[in-house]
Amino acid sequence: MKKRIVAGMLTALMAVSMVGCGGASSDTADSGNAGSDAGADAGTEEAAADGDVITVGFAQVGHESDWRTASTKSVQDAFSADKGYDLQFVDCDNDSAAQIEAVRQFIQDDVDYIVIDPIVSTGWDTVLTECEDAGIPVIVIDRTIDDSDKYVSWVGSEFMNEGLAAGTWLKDYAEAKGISDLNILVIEGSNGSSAQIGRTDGFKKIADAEGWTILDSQDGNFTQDGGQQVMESYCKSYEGQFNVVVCQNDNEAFGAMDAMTAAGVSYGVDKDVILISFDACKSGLEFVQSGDINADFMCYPLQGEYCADIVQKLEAGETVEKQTFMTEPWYVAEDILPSITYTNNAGEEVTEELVVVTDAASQASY
Ligand code: GYE
Repeated sequence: MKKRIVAGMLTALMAVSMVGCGGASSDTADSGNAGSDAGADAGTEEAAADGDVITVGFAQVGHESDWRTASTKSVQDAFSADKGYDLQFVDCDNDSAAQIEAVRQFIQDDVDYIVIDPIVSTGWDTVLTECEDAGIPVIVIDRTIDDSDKYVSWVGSEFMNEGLAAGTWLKDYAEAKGISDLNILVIEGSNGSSAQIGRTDGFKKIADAEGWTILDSQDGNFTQDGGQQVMESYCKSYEGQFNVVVCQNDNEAFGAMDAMTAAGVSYGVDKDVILISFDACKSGLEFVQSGDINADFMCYPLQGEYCADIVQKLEAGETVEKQTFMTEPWYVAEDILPSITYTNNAGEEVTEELVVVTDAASQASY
């Protein structure tokens, strides 16, 4: 369908309100999506019926993690041919320059909509201006773009809150276990991504307030190999000096576990090292359930239907939200803290339940 929304109209379509959006509680992930499913299906059936195909270009980060695999599948399912879409998918393999090029190619190909999961959070204004000039609405998913607002809508997670929650959990957990001295190693996600920036800053805020020692913080690139390599080097440089490892995603944690096992360091419940992770993918939660990972802060990747819903609203000339946040549970291995209370990035004091992982919870995850 070549129904074009010109640049001026784009601005008018941008809504400024921020909404909390149900997206991913432990066993309601599917029902959280149900509303979007219905909305997207109704509109696309109509599009398919009059023979119009909506072309969507998607510039995906890469294929570095279980999270990413689930994200890709979610977008491919939401923009499938039988729903009336032609999806042009580009795996940018974590290369920012290639991602900008992919967006420029979508402009040349005259797609109807562009979806971007930005590898890094800056450097976007020029190419987004080009999209705007071409009258192609841009939808951003997952990671944020922080130096331009020339996109119609963003849907994703509040990474700073994930980091704040991880730090607060560690504070309360150490207190409950009577551990007073915390010596922490961090394996960060890909440098410059908003996921890495938010998780790092949120955790550091609590660490600074508590006076914890962060011995080191290095980039593991959100991959299992990266996590393993950084942890191998940590085990040599900080032998016997650390009792907490924070991995900014599950795949890094899997690599770090292998490296610690090889170095004779134990991790998990009541072991040498408290292990914290983010994402809460299925394999991650299985390790929480077995007590190898102490806590895992969920990041919800199934944003495809939200995205399709935004496209359908734009097709119908409706206003869309500028920002939609996923809601995500925090998972733990032990039943010793029912909840944590912290001040979130919006300055509100929130109390969030901690979910002890069961078979049902791990199997319901992505
Ligand atoms: O945590 C990690 C992935 O951007 C939130 O990217 C996403 C992160 C996710 O590779 O596993």
